[in-house]
Parts: sequence; C-alpha cells; structure tokens
Amino acid sequence: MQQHSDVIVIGAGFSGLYAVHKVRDELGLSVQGLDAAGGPGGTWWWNRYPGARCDIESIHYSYSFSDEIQREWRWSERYAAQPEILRYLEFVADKLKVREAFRYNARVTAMVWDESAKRWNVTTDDGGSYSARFIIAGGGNVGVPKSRAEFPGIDSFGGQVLSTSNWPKEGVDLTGKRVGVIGTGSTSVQMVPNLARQAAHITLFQRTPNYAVPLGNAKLDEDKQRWNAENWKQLRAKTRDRFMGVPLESPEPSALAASPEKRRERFDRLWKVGGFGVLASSYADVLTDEKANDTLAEYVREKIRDRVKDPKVAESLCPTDHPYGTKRPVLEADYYDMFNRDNVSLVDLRSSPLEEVTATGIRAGGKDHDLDVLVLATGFDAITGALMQMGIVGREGVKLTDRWAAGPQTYLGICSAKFPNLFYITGPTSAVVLYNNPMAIEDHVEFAAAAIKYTLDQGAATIEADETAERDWHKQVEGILHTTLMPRANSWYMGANVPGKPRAVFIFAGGAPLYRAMCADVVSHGYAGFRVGDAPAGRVPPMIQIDAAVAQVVGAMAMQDMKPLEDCTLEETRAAVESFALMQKPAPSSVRRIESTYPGPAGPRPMYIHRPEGLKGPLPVIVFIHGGGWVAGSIDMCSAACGSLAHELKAIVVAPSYRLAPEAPFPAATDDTYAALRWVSEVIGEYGGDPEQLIVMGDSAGGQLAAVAAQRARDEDGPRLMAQILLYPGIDAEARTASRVDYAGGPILSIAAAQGMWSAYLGDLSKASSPLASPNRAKSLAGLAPALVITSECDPFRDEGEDYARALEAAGVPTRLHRIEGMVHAAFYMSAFVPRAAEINQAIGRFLEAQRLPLKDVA
Ligand code: NA7
Repeated sequence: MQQHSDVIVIGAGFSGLYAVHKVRDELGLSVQGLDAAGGPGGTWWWNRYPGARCDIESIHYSYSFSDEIQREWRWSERYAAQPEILRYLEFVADKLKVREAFRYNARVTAMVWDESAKRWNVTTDDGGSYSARFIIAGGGNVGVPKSRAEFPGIDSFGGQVLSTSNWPKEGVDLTGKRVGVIGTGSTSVQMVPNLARQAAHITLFQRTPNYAVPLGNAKLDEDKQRWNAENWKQLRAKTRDRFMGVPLESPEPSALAASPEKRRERFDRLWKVGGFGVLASSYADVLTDEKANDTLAEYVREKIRDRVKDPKVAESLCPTDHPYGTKRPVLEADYYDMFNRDNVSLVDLRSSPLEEVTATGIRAGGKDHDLDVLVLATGFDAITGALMQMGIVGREGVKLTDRWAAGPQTYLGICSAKFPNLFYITGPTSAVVLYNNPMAIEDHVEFAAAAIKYTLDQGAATIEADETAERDWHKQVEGILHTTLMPRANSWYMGANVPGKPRAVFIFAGGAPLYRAMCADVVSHGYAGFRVGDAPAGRVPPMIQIDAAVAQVVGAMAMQDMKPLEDCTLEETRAAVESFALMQKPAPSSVRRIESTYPGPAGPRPMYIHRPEGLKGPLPVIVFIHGGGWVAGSIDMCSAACGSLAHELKAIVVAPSYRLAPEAPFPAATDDTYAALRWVSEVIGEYGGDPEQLIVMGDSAGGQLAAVAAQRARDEDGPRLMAQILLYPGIDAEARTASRVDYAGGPILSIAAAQGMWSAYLGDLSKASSPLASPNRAKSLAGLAPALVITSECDPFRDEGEDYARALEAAGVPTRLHRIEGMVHAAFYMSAFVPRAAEINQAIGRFLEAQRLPLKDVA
C-alpha cells in the first residue's frame, strides 16, 4: 500500500538527518525517510575501509546548527576516523529523534512526478511505495562506486575482490596475503599504509600520481576536547566566509608577486600545520595561474623526493600532468614512507598499462603480478551518479537521465526545470566538493526548507526552476570554472573518471562565500529564477547576471571581510576605494608618470601626467577625473589605469586631484576639476600634448564631474573639447530609474552607498537642482562636445548614464552609448582580474578614431 507524506527525504547521512529534523520539527510537515544502507550514516555507513577518516578537522566537519550537539559531542582526534564519525551521526540521529523516520535497506528505484496530483510517486527495491509533495534528495556525491566492468577479466580472478566503498562490516584479515590495490586517490592514500602493516605484500597500481600533503592528525586530550566543544562558536567563526567553508587563514594574493624566499617561508609554515591550508591559505592565484600553481606543485614534488628513498619510485610518485588542486587534494599520514618498506611495490600503469585481471592476479605491461586479494579504490560515479540511478521522471515524462545526458542542468545546483518540488542537497554545480560538506549541506537543507515554506505560504502547489534561469546559472558556473585551472585535469570534478560520462560542468568553483551570496540574492529577489505556482519566474538576480570574472572579484571581497560601503566610516570608505589600486594591471613601463601641480581655486593641487614615451607629438590629451563618490579616490588609486589608457590610446592622460567632500563639499570638486581642465589646455603643449585634441573623461563621480566640466567649458568660454567620455557616471542624485531598483544592492555599488556619497557631496539634496550637480538639468545640452557614454549592465547608475546619453543625442550632440553586459560599477579599475574590463579602452579607442583623431593604430 502506498504511504503518503508531505516530504520524502532520501539518504540518512549528514543531509537527510538534518533535513528530516528541519521539515518535521520546524515546518511541522510529515516526513518519510529512505536509505539503501542498514542504518544512519550515509557515506560513513558505507566507507569502512581501514584508515577511513575525514580530512577536514572534525570540529569543522560537523553540524553547526545546534548548540546542544556542539557542546555534548567530543571529538577524540583532530581528524576523526570513520567509526567515530559514524557514532557521531548515530548520536545526532538519536538526539534529534530522526533515526526512526527512515526506512533502511530501501533503495529508490523510481521517482515519477504526477502532474494531476502534483505529487511524486516513489518506489524502492524492497517493494515500498510512497508519495509526497516534496522530495529532498540527499543521496550523497560519492555513493555510487565505479563499475568493476572497467577491469577486463575481473570475474575470473580466483582470489577475493574488495571494494573500499563496501568494505565488510566485520573487517578483513589480510595477514600473510599478497594484496593488490588499484587507485591512488584519497581513499587509497588513507588505506594502503594500514594494509601494508598487515599484509605480506602490497602492490599498488597507479594510473595518475597525486599530490599528497600531510594531514597533521593528532589525538586530543580530554581538556582539549572539552575546550573545543565549549568554544565552538569562537573556533567556527568565519567558517562560512572562507572559500572552503573552513576558517583557514586567508591566502596572500599572488605566489608570483612573492619572492622565492617569502614563498618558501609561507609554504614551510603551512606544511608544518598540514591539511588543506597548504593549498587554500597559500596564494590566491595557485588555482588560477599555472605558473603560480607550479611554485607550489614543485614544492610538493620536492617533499615527495625527500620522503621516498628510491629515486625511481619517487619520480613515479611525482605528479606532473595536472596542476595541484585540480584533482581532489589528497591528505596523507605515512603514505610516502610506506614506499620505503620491503613489502610494498608500485606499478606505474602509465608505463606498464593494465591489460587484464587474470585468475591469479593482474597483468600489466606484459608482467604478471600474483595476488590473493584485489582491492578496488577506484572512486565513484561522483556528483550525478546517485541521482541518475533513481529512475527520476519529471513533468511531461522527461527523464533526468535524458535531460542530463550531456551533463547536469540545474539552477543553483539545487533544483532543475521539469522536476518541480525536487531539491538536491549539494547537487551538481553547487559549491559541492570544494565546500566543507556539513556546512554546504546545512546551507542546502535550510534553502530547501525555506523554499518549501515559501511555496506553501504562497498557497502554491509547486516550485520549479525556470529553464532560462538554469541556462544563466550554467553560463555563470561554467564561466567561473574556466577562470580556474580545474578543467586542466582528468578528474571526477570534470566527470572525466568514468568511461562514457560526459566531460561537463559539475562543480561551482567560486568558493563558499560567493556561492552563498548568489543563493541569498535569489531569495532576496523573491526566489528569482523559480516559478512558484502559476507565477512567472523573475530574471536571475544580479549576482548571477554578472560576468564570471567579476563574480570572482566579488567572492574575493567577501573573503577579505570587506564591509559594504554604506556601513563604512569615511576612513574605511577611503581605504576601500584606495584598494582598487590593487586590482589594476600595472601601467606599462613605456608610460612615464610626471608629478605636477595645477593652480586650483583653493591653492595648488597635485596632478599626474601619464605620458607615453617615444611617441612623436603632439598627442591627444585626456583629462581623467577619478571616481570615488566625491568623498574618496585619488590620483594614486587610478594611476595604473591611467597609464594603461595612455599606452593603449597613444595619448597623454592627465589625472588631477580635487578636494573631497565632506571636508570640501559641492561645488569644490567641480571648481577644482574645471580649473584643472583649463590649466591643462594652456600648458599641455609643453609636454607634447595637443590642446586642440583635448578630451575630458571621468568614471562614476568623476564621470559626473567630467560632464559638468564639459558644460562649463561651453558656458564659461573655456577650452574647446574634442570629446567627453563618461564612464558609468552618476548623473542625478534624485534619479528614479529602473537600474536603481534592479541593482539597488549592487554588487560593488549599492544605492545606499551612492546616496550617502551624494549627500556628503551636496550637503543638502536640494542642491541637486543645479546643473553643476546634475548635468542633465542644464537648460540646454546643445553645443556640447561629442560624447561617449559607457555603462555597465549591472550597475544602479546604468540608466541615468544612458538617459543622459539619449538627452545629449536629442540635443544634437554626436553621442555614442556603449553598454557592457554583465559588467559592474568600477570595472575600469579591475583590469588585473576581469579580462572584459579591456572593453572599456577598446570602446574609447574606436570612438576617438571615429572622431577622426590621429589614432590610427588603436585597437
Ligand atoms: P578518486 O579520487 O576518484 O580516486 C580513484 C583512483 O582510482 C584514482 O587514482 C584513479 O586514477 C584510479 N582509477 C580509477 N579507475 C581506474 C582504472 N580503470 N585503472 C586504473 N586506475 C583507476 O576516488 P577516491 O575514492 O580515492 O576518493 C573519492 C572521494 O571520496 C574523496 O575525494 C573524498 O571526497 C571521498 P586516475 O586519477 O583516474 O588516473
């Protein structure tokens, strides 16, 4: 007989135990749990091979949602072994009284959506039949071992075949046995030293050597255990603000920028501690820049050579075919020392390919290796395997296996179009695998529970990912993946470990803080990208619209604990804006920076003249006015960007400083910048500039100052301008535009921050009526210099800039408008990290060329 509930939870591991608790005890819904294993524990129920343990510190590799669980449970080791983790999960299951909510030894074989009833029908291999409105699938990402069929002849083997993921519960006595192990991933590296201590001989068959770093495990005495349990909040602070969801030290920005000595010092220090910190806390560019990665990869190879006595074996163990961190990083205790034992031999399957399993062992490279026991540590059909085996059929009879034939399609890695009311916990393309699993799981269970509640509160029957949102998500995740070195390896992250599995996008490689920010943005935009009941889905929120490289910048900012600008003091705002100097490519050495001053209305002020060397003048002259909301920014902050602009446009770029608010409020900044423009037009000939080819340019607040300067030049008998270039300018403090609503929360610039800056500049917002404050309010725009207005799609200032461009055009000013899709405010200052920031200078080059300036060889 079919059993009905509100929710079915699949899997009794970290995901399922929490999910049952959440929807049953907090939402008050009825729940049926199902698990193929004989009890709670998930991955930790199955993986009982000798040496199995977590490789994220247990204090972090555990739930954080319950103060009681945190305080009552004591971890006996820094990295707990499987029996202890299983005991922990059983303790949690009993504590939350969720053990009985599950039916065990029940594997899901079919899950079919009934559109008329708006319910899922689920069957299990023990003959069970269930129905529910919602499904929370927490089947785990490494639950489906790879097929033995990969090894021809395996069924003819006369000895015992063991699989690490289904190790006999009662253990195996290997005393006196000749044991062959295939695989050198995390599992094998944890296991084989233990087998080597017992077996007569171990033959390890290696296809790809791995970078293994010391785990640094230690027993914890009772005092330490108690202290850890009692101080968990302090210990786990910042957990979710770090890339991996572990409060590791933040990395330095660049391995290449550090001297070899400094680098080694840092690597040595992190190596001593061990664990993931060697990768995650060293340098931010090791996962994005191959040369940076190689500094660390070579360091690990050196350590391998130090540990393994036989140089030939050591060399076979040194990975050279993939950058470090692009395969699942492996952590070890005495793995490398094991190769110094007499009873261990390594077979390199690259030079001696595995031919077949015979009745007596393995034949590789023409040689027979006699074995009594063969252990498969060959990994999993990871990430999608479990879902693909559940017989899932969604709306309109669409099978998940068909829809994902070329790779998984999801929105946020949580839901998929055509499969309403089905939530994956740490599903494909979520922050899965690079994000400390219990933390990732808690996030997803909480997301799913909140989404179910939202759906019910709306009186809707269904919540379903929209196909367009799914495509946008995929584009974003793929873009982020390709900013990293991950695609360089044949890893299970890429689907490359299973024959026939498509190489596709399976993981979100931008880290936990960025991923969490994206999910939060979806929720704060009313579950944008989801169809709830009959209501159409809203467009994906800004965090998913933005360019992938920009997203990485936003993620990095989140990890640096940067406060939102609107919450900053004036000093903090100035420091934050100044930090944009670190995001620019260095100015080319062919551009000379001359430090000068100009006579401002309140006395002389510094200015930088960026002059390309070796070019015959007279050169065009750009007076560039930096942004920073009239309260921040400096000629140092924008100097590298000005140097690059000078180089690319073969122009002199002059950056004047100006007085900042609130110390010097409106109209000080416009008076200074206009004075600078006049002065430059008079003296620039001495520097090889052509006063007849004078351009005023600025970004953000500087864009507003440039637009005002162009008007003053017209109205106050100032210099004749060839052009004005306004980069995502703020035009009107009181603008009421759609982009101010759509991008009110940023990223990068929020309306709250922008309004704070406008207020600081104007003092009194009624001053916005002056055209010196709001250039769009001038009596006439006719007769102004030709204009290029560049806007960023995901910027609250976008529409006021574009409205101004249209108004200029309507007034007869030759105007070009260039919008950069997916780009954000301040993109001009992100050239080192955002390749598409180059579009700005390219657009300027094309525009100036069209003004018939002699800039023939610009791009
Ligand atoms: P992994 O990391 O997928 O490692 C599997 C190992 O088995 C790896 O060395 C593979 O070599 C090797 N392998 C797989 N298939 C073959 C064949 N056909 N021939 C030879 N060698 C083969 O799995 P683990 O269980 O170690 O770790 C999985 C995760 O579980 C772990 O990261 C934790 O998150 C928990 P390859 O590198 O593919 O050449």
